[in-house]
Amino acid sequence: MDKRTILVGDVHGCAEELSLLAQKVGYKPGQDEMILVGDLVNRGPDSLGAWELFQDLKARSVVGNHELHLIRDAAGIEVKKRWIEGFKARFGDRFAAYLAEIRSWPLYLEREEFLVVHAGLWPGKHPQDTDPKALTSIRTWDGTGEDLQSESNPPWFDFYTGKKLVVFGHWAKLGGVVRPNVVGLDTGCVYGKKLTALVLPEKELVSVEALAVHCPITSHDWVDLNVTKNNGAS
Ligand SMILES: [Mn+2]
Repeated sequence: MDKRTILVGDVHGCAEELSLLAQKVGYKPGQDEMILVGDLVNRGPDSLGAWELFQDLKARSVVGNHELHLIRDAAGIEVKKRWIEGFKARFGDRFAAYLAEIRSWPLYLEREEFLVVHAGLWPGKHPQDTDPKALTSIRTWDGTGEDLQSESNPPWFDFYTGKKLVVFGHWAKLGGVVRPNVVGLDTGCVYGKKLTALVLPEKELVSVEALAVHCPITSHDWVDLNVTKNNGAS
């Protein structure tokens, strides 16, 4: 069988669902390739388990806003919201290895057949010329880039006219996006919906149902991240 690429939406600590999805698509580590769109941990029930499984699966990932936040926090950049203590508590003596791992992840991954990025593309710019925070958080386009979030503006992908397939996550409220040149894979598993994979070259979408509503849905991506609230929900 030819090598397949399994692109997976936002896991957010839903380790069991990731395991079930890998089984459902018949993923073979070493033969197939698995690439996540970022946001592997946080919010869900088992962040450490998700990271351990990620390693067992020999998967790769691009940086999500949750990883970027931790990287910047660890570097002393994001001083307002410190996640480090919560991560250290959860990851224990594996924290340093986890941090080193996510620091090695790219902000986007471009192949001949597709480009993977956590949130989306800044209209008219290649991701190499785009601010990391925008790549990991953009939802909509206001014409100037001042406001990348307001849902009164059209989604960024309305402005994407390239032929290369862009695969992204981050925007669970959309419940997935399927267009000829854009696929959104965040189908809100952590919010009790689904975890979804895009299998290439078949271009087949495969989902597993969430095993629970792990986290109440919120439109405020940065607000519900209190590390002390409960296990894994940071
Ligand atoms: Mn995200």
